[in-house]
Amino acid sequence: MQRYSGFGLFKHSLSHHENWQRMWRTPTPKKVYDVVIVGGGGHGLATAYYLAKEHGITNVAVVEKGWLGGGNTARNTTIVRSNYLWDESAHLYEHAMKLWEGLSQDLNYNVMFSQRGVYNLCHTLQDIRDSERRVSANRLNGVDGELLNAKQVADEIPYLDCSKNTRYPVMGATVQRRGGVARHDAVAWGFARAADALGVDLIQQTEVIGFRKENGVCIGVETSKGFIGAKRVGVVTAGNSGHMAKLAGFRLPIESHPLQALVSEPIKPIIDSVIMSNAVHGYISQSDKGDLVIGAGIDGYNGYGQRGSYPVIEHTIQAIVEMFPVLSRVRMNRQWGGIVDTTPDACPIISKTPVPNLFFNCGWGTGGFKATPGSGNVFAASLAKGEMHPLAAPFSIDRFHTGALIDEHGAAAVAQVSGRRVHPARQRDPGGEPGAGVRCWRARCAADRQDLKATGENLASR
Ligand code: FAD
Ligand code: PYC
Repeated sequence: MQRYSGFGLFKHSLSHHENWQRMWRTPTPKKVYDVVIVGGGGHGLATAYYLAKEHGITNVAVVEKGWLGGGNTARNTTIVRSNYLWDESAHLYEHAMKLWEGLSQDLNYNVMFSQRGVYNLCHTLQDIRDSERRVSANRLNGVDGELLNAKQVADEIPYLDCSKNTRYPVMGATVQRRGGVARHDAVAWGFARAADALGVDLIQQTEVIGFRKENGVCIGVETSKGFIGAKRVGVVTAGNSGHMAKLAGFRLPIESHPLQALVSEPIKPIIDSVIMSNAVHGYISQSDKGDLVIGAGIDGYNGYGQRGSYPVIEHTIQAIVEMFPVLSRVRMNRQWGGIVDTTPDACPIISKTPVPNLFFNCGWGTGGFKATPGSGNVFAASLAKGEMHPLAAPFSIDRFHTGALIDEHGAAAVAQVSGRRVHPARQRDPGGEPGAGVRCWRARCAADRQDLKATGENLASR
C-alpha cells in the first residue's frame, strides 16, 4: 500500500496528481475463503480489516451487492459518542471510542474524526433526573460526561433558543466532550484500503442470494455471480438482515425502517458541536463545508426504500427551527433515507445463529456508525475464534429468549419506535372483519415466541 504523507502529497503534485495508486483492487473471487463477510458497509469492512490485522486471517472476502459504504454508512449523520446507560453497551461503545481516537493513524487515512462534543438537551425535570443518572452511570464506566445547567448551555451554544417562552424551555444538558463526528465515507474507504492492503478481497456488485449448508452447517454463500465457499460467514447487512436471516432459515426480532437525514445549503460556521433534543426531537451539527446536518427519528412504517415520507421532514425542520429560530430562512439542499434495523431493546445483535459457522452482526438501528471500529473489532475476534468476544457476548440473539434485554431506548437519543403505531385492536385486514387484526396480531406473536424459543434452545444446546 502506498503510504499517505505530506511528502507524498508534495511528490504527487509534481506529476499533477495523476499517478496515485488505486485504493483497492477489483479481484476475481476465489473458490473458497477462510471467512466471507456479507455486506461492505463500515462494519463489514472493519471486520475484514481487524481479521487480517489482529488475527492474521487474510484469506477473507467482503461481498457487497452495491458499492462499498453505499448503505447506511454513507447515509448517516456521523455522530460518535459512547454515553450509553447500561454497562454492556457503555463498554462496547467506549471500546469503539478508544479505537476512533487512534483510527486515522492506524489506517493511515484521515477519517476526519472531530471530538467537538455532543450535547443532549433536557427540557423537563424528568429529563434532568434521567440525565443525572446517565452521567453518573457513564462516569462509573469510565466514560466522560457532564451535566450542565441552563445558563451553562446558553453560554456554550450561543444560537440555541434558551429563553423561557419556548414550548419546551431548555433546563440543562448532558455533554460528552470526547464525542463528535467523523467523515462517514472516509471511514468506509479507510477500512477498505487498509483491508485490501493486507490481502482482503473486496468484491462489489455481487449480491448474496442464499447460504449453502451441508448437514445443517454453513459452508458458503450463493451469490449473483456463483457460489463462494467459506469456513465461516459473517453477515453485516444492516437493514437487509431480516431478509438474510430468512434466506438462512431463521427469523430475527428486527424491523427495518427508513431513517431520514437532510443537509442545508452551506452557511458560515455557527454551530461547533452536535446538539440533540429528544423532547423537541431533532438534532443538528455543521459540517466542515458549512452545511447543517439534520435528522430526527425513524419513519414509523416498515420499508426497504432508501427514502422517507414528507411529514417526518416537516416535523424535523419544525424541531430545528424551534431550537434555533435563527435558522428559519436557511434552505435545505438535499434529503435522503437509509434503512435501519431496529431491535426491541434498541441494542445490536452480535451473535452466533442457529446455523453453525454463520454469524450475524446487525440491529444497530439508528446508532451504529459510532460503533463501526468497535463492532468490527469484536466481530473479527468472534469470527476468528468461533466464540463470541466478551464485549459482544451480552448482545447474543439468545437474550430475546432469556429476557436479558439491555434497554437503551433512552440513550439511543433518536426515536427508534414510532409514536404513530396503530394499536393492534384497531388493526383490520383490508376488507377483513373487525377484530381480525387482533387475532392476526396474536397469531403472529405466538409464532414469534415459538421461533425465538426454538432459536434460544438451539443456541443453548450448542
Ligand atoms: P451498512 O452501511 O448499511 O452496510 C450494509 C451493507 O450490506 C450495504 O452496503 C448493503 O448494500 C449490503 N448488503 C445488503 N444486503 C446484501 C446482500 N444480499 N449481499 C451483499 N451485500 C448486501 N449512527 C450513528 O452512530 N450516528 C449517527 O449520527 C447516525 N445517523 C444516522 C442517520 C441516518 C439517516 C441513518 C440511515 C443511519 C444513521 N446511523 C447513525 C446509523 C448507522 O448509519 C448504521 O447503524 C451503520 O452505518 C450501519 O453500518 P453497517 O456497516 O452495519 O451497515
Ligand atoms: O446514535 O447518536 C446517535 C444518532 C444520532 C443521530 C442518529 N443516531
